Amino acid sequence: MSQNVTQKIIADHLSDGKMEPGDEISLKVDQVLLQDATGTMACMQLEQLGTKRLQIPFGIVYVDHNILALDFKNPDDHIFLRTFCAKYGIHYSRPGNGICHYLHLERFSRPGQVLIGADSHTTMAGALSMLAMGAGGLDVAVVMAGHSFVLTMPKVVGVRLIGKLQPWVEAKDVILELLQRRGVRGGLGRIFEFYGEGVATLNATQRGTICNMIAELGATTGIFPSDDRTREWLVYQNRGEQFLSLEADPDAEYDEEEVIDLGELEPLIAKPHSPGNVVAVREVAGTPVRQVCVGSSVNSGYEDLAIVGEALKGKGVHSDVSLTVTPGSRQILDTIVKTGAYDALLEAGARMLEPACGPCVGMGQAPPSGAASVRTMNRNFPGRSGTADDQVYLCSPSTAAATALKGVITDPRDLGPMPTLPPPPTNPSIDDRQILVPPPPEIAHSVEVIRGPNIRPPLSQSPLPQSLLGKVLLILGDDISTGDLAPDGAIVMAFRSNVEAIAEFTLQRIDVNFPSRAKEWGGGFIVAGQNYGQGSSREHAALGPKALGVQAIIAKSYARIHRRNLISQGVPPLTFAHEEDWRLAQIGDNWEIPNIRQALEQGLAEIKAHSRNTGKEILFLANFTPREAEVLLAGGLIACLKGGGQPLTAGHVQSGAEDQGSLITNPTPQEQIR
Ligand code: MIC
Repeated sequence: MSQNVTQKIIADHLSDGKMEPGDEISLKVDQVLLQDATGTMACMQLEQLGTKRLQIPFGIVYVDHNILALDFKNPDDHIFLRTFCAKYGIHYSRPGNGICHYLHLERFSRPGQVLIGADSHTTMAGALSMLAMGAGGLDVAVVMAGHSFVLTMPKVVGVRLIGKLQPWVEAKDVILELLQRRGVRGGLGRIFEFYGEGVATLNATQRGTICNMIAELGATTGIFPSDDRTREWLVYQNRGEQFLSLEADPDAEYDEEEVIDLGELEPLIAKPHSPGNVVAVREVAGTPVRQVCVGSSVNSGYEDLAIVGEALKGKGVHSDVSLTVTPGSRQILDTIVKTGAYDALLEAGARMLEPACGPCVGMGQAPPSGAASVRTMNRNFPGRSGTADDQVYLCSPSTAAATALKGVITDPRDLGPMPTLPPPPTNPSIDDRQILVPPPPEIAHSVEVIRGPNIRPPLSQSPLPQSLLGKVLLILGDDISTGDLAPDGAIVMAFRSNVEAIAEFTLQRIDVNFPSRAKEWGGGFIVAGQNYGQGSSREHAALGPKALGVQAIIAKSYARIHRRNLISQGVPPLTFAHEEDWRLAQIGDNWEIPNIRQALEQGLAEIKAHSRNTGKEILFLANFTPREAEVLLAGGLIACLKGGGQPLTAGHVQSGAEDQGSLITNPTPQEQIR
């Protein structure tokens, strides 16, 4: 039977289930990636699972998020991760080496493989025809312990690209176009697979921009075929032998279709406060801007930075504007230095930052209050930049460059002909010395894992009670982001290894009294609208509320990764059978969900709850697969696995995986993976 690229990779990795959209499937995983902000908790949960060493072919921790080091907490986390990686057989990328998505694309992404990452933008590896999906830290830990990754088989949307981008129009405008069409919920339960003659006009990093931000659609992932452009990238990265041709069969079918004529696109921009709030740049042109930030988690490849350098060459950044530029990796930093792009940016007045996530997650460079900040990043949820009343716009590097030059949002086509970029060196300087290769098991077993005082064990998991009883703690609207639940920024994110401490910041942007009220009332329920938990993979958005006593969430709908994080941590994500019942909730109302345990044991889809104050009955839906119900009944994934449950397809522990240390002593990391 004809297959598209997604189906080919899934069929090749399927360990359980059928490839029917909506059915639960289990996939064998080739690689995992973690970053420091999600990694410490994931590693501690791996310890709790009792696993002694990485049980899949390749894993890596990139230190790229918490690198400001306002005090001891972040550097302590780095030492913990470095020693943990050495002990458990995981590679470790040192701070300053670059951002996980860029480094993984450069050094480790491989066509045809499956990658699970504790970062929602892991999807970027889809640019190299990898099936790459974001997940919460615990789900990644479970994969590291050798279990399959379980997901609901998504629909595959075929995105046919035709034509060629016009000058000053970029890959960013392609993903903004999809966001304009579908919004931030339009990708839920879907994988976007790109095909058609326009695909060949996009290089690996352009494809990376699109796959990175596919997460903003709420999608499971995005993927490109593996073709000559893929080979070109792998050869450039000195990994040509890892090329594998992978294209959809000529008569392959898709569940849904989109067609994008690249030649018809114009520069687009997402207005505050959602990546889905997209308009043409010309609609907001003239808006005064105080800050422009280029690079960081997306759009920090060579061409992204070089176009800004060329546009500003011989001119300067507008006097009202502060411009920051963040390369994605040391390799990209080296390339902009060698081509002269770095000089052009410096001379124009850009503030050059080290290769790390930086302003994208509020790690410094907060914009002035109430002022427009134009960024090439992927998210503009309120307050994410570090400024409570921020006004963040998301656009391409070309639009950012034109805006930095003029001081107001500017369509780059107004700058005249597009400059030609200096060609990058034919051989990039590949230097993997900042990626530490773990020692073999016989040395690793004596490595001591070093823990600073802020590194605290994860929350314990206990079985779901027979019934739930508590107060409605807060009523939220649609599209609450994980950044609302577990805020971004240097101060809060430094507590990622300490759940009790980070819980004190839960929902602080919306209601500063939430943590104290939740504790005072002895826990209870959060009521929310559509797409609850959109955005990142951070499981702290589930752990924080849980630490404050939240027993269940009742929402109209959930974002994929967050729903799964709630289940893995034993907090039932229920939905309203009748969405209008959301209106019945009152803060302080006593709600009872009787016999929830029994309902889950019996696989009942509906649960009758009621308000003890008003006596009104409310019908909730418990739409869980049998595996999900088993995890919830146990109180979470760790409790379930330790209690002998098999909520995930076990038995995928590679035989001899304990010996893999022998495979990973070779100091050239790219040779160590299948
Ligand atoms: C993000 O872009 O929101 C982050 C910060 O990279 C998160 C990960 C985190 O919160 O640590 C993500 O995308 O998953």
